[in-house]
Amino acid sequence: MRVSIRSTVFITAILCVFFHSTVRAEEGECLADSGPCAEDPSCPSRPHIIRCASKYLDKNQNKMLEREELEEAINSLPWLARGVLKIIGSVDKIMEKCDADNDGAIGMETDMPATEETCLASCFKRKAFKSAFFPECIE
Ligand SMILES: [Ca+2]
Repeated sequence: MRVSIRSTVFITAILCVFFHSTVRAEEGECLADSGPCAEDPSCPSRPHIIRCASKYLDKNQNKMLEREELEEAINSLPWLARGVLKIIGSVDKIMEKCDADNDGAIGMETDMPATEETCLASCFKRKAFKSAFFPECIE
């Protein structure tokens, strides 16, 4: 009897230590909530998508995603990957939802923060967008 109580306590103690150290390790590794390590693969964040789009799609690096850059990105997708357009919409739709000031370019630091409710607003759309255009992105 005594032995089993003691081993129960022992196992509980081990579990506690294990649980606590796991939690601590996770907190320690992911202090910033916007860094790549905090990204949930099933739900990429908008800041992550913006960083990746700036790196992979903004060819002239002016922090704007021009309509032409978006068209070029879509045209360079393999045929099968163009199914993403069914999820995120045509270029017209994307511009309508993401280009807040309607100047024909999606400003990464202007239009994107202003269109949180309409542009790539769901996990599902962001995941589709990421896997079509920059699946390897870890920005
Ligand atoms: Ca650009």
